[in-house]
Amino acid sequence: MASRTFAIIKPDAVERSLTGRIISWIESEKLKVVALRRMHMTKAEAEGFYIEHKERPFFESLTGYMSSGPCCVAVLEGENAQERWRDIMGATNPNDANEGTIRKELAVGLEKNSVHGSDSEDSAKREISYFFSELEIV
Ligand code: IDP
Ligand code: MG
Repeated sequence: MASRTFAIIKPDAVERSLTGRIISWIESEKLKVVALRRMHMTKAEAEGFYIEHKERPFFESLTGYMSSGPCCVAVLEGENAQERWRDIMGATNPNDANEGTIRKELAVGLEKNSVHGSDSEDSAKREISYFFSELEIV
């Protein structure tokens, strides 16, 4: 059954004009982009999004980076979308990511790792509704 997940093309990728390439990559993997918006997150919006990492040592740096420039937020739909999008992205640290994954091919480093994907079905629901209303998902 088709399901949805949440994705971000992070500021490092948008800045390097990789938006189109990443969207093509998603579509070539038979995931549909059912919502898409370019935005520039405030620090507070980034903190709310990454609230689960509030106590982590990298929280300040991460939320500073995520609010440092425009990103693209998206909802992806397809068979097993949440797990598949994580597989297509690759491991958090691009040095550990498999060949042929987005992070292996495009990421700058552990923090500037180009893309975000929800880590569970529950996170996907929360993250989608943090950025999009149901009416914007088509
Ligand atoms: P994920 O994006 O693969 O789900 P998380 O552990 O949820 O990885 O971390 C969220 C984001 O925080 C990562 O994508 C990366 O940008 C950043 N990050 C994770 N761990 C570190 C770290 O140890 N140092 C700096 N940044 C980190
Ligand atoms: Mg995560």
